[in-house]
Amino acid sequence: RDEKSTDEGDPIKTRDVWFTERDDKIALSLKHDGKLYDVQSDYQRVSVFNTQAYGNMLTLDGMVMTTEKDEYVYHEMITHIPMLTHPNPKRALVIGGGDGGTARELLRHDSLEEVVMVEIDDKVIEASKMHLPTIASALEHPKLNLIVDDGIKYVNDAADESFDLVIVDSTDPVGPAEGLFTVDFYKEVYRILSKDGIMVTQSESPRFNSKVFKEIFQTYRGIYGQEQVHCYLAYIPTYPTGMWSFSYSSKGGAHPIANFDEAKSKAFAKEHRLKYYNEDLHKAAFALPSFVRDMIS
Ligand code: AAT
Repeated sequence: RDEKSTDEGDPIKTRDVWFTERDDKIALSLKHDGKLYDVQSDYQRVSVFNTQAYGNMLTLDGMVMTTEKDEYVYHEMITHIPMLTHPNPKRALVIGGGDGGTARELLRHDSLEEVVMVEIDDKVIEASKMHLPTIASALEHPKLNLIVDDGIKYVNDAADESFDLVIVDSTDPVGPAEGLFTVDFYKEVYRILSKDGIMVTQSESPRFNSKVFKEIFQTYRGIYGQEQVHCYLAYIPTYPTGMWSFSYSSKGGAHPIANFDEAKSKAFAKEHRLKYYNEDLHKAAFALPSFVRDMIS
C-alpha cells in the first residue's frame, strides 16, 4: 500500500493520492479521494476507498476485492454460469462473498428457495452495507440466510448432498482463506453437493498466480474427475493482470456448454439487463488461450 500526497500546499491542483496494490514485480494503482472505512478486524484490514475511476472500492489487507464499477463482471460470471446450467437449483451455498454481490446475482433466480452465505468477517459486511450499497443490496433478502462464521467449519458440519450449488467466493490463499485451498476442504464440498450439484470457485489469475491456478485444477480433477472440471475466464480490470479465472466442477457430469439452457439464458440476461453475462459469453468464456489451456492439461 502506498499513499503519497503530492498536492499539499497547492489548492489549485486536484487531489493526487493513490492506492497501490503491490506485488514483488508489478503494482496496480488507483487515484482516490479518500478512505471511507478502515478497520482492523479479527482477520484482516478492511478498507474502502473512494476511487476516481471505479467508484468505491473494498480492499482486504491492501488487496482489491471489488469496486462499484467493475464488480458486475465477477458477480455475474461466478453465479449465472452454474445457475443456467443446472436444471433446477433450489439450494445454494456461498463461502465468503460478504460484500453481497454474489448473493444479489443468485437471488435474481426465482427457482432458488434458499441461499446460505457464510462469511467469516462481519466487518466486510458492515463496510459493504455502509459504502457499497449497490453491491450489498440483497443482504437483507428473505431467502438469504447470512451466517458469520468460518466457511470451512460450516461445510464440515453440513449434511451430505444438501446443496445444488456451492460457490467459493473467497480471498486468495493467505490469511483466513488459506484452508479454503486444501484437498480436504474440497472433498467436503463434494460430499455436501447433491447428485447433480455444481461447484464454482474463483481460481485466481492464470498468469499472475500460476502455481495456485494449476494446483486448483489438479485438486478439483482429482475429486470430480478429469472431464467434469472446466475453466472459464473473464476480464476484471482491477484484479492483477486483468484476466481472471473461475472453475466449474460438476458432480453429475453436467457440461457447462452442452447442458446449458441457451434460450433461458438469453431471456434471463435480457430481463435482468445484465451487463456482462449473456448466452454467447456463456459459451465463449470457456474458450481458453493456448497458454492457459496448456497450464491445466
Ligand atoms: N465478491 C468479492 C470477492 C472476494 S471477497 C472474499 C471474502 O471471503 C472476504 O469477505 C473474506 O472475508 C471471505 N473469507 C475469507 N476466508 C473465509 C473463510 N474461511 N470463511 C468464510 N469467508 C471467508 C474475493 C475476491 C477475489 C480476490 C481477487 N484478488
